[in-house]
Amino acid sequence: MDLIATHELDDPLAKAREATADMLQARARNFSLPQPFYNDARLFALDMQEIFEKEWLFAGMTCEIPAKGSFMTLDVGSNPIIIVRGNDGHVHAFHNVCRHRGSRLCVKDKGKVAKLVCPYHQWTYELDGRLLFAGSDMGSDFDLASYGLKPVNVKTAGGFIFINLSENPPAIDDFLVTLEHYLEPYQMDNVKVAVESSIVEQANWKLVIENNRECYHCNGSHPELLNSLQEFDDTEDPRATPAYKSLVARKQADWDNEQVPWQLKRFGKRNRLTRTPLLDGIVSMTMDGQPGCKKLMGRLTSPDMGSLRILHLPNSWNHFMGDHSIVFRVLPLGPQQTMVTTKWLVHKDAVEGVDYDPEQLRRVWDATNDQDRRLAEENQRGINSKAYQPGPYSETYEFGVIDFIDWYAERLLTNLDQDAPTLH
Ligand code: 3BY
Ligand code: FES
Ligand code: FE
Repeated sequence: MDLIATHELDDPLAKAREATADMLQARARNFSLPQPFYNDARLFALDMQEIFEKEWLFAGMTCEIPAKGSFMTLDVGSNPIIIVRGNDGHVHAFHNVCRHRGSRLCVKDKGKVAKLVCPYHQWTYELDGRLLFAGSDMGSDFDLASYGLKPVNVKTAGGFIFINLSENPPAIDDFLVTLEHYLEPYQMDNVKVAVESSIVEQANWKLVIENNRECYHCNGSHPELLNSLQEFDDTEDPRATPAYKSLVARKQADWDNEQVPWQLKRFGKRNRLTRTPLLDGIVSMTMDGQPGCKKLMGRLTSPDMGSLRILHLPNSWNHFMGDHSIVFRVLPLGPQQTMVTTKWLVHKDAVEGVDYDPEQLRRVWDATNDQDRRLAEENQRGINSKAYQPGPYSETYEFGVIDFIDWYAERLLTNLDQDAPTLH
């Protein structure tokens, strides 16, 4: 056949790639990014291709797909993904795209199936992605084996599911080993989602992450959260008071007795884990600071575990307490639109209405998420002005934002440097 192969079409983003690399190389470090990074459609397309299709992403929790055939779906930009527990008990991930004519295969957010059956013409796939059945008239030489679902890289650790849409994912196992170790006390096989929420913010995804990486804004915006949260989580932080340091010393001795890890660990700027005390006398991120669930998580015997904070760039932050945990997932929807999904986890044997009230459990972070949504949306509106110019981050209050932007700039430059993707 003499057709022009689609990969010979020009890369419509070629100019944007060069301009983006130039802007990153010229950027003032410790300053917010130039306007197009937050509102331009081409920059958004590059973020999706170079960050969200190449880096490891937090997708969900293993407890959400507990049984063989349990599945969940999510969209990474224009890529629908299905994550399913196979007959072998392992977690598999696939492009949620039928190999017949490309229909989306699973349309529900979550469910349980024996086989994956396409709603269009009922092509039927095994839970491991093999095509089992393709109607009766595909011809006698039709080779089922050539039409399996396209796999997506997937790794699990400590109950977290990470996916990677590239063919050469970056290394992540050192972080996953530590994550598994830090989550061991929570026995993540014995966990369930008590309640979840998804909100859409009219802001670029980087504004959502930037907002999360600092507590400079907490005093002005988060009365509910500040009933429990310390605004810093490291005794080396210049803001750490003698009172904080002595509280940390006391709690670390308790945590050692309970044999739970607390040391601050970093894996580049992508991952950060640390256990930090909540305010003195407070054990959970609830309105009154007392446990939101009577049954503690995992093997823990005290609710007073502070908060194990886990950061995973580009799209997740998390708080693990003694009585419940909260996991956050960020998925970009458009240049100025982002979905934030929050899940509150409790022991799987905790009984709703007896051990916990989902409405109580979710109150602090529902309020906090809504406050952060407004902040990110106002940030976006100001950035869209012709008056916007990059402004300085505080090294004391906003080091987390600096680290995020450094990570982002480094990954984007590295990934842009590889050959431009061919269109298939
Ligand atoms: O608690 C959080 O997840 C983040 C960290 C600092 C401020 N912010 C509310
Ligand atoms: Fe899936 Fe036809 S598109 S069976
Ligand atoms: Fe906030």
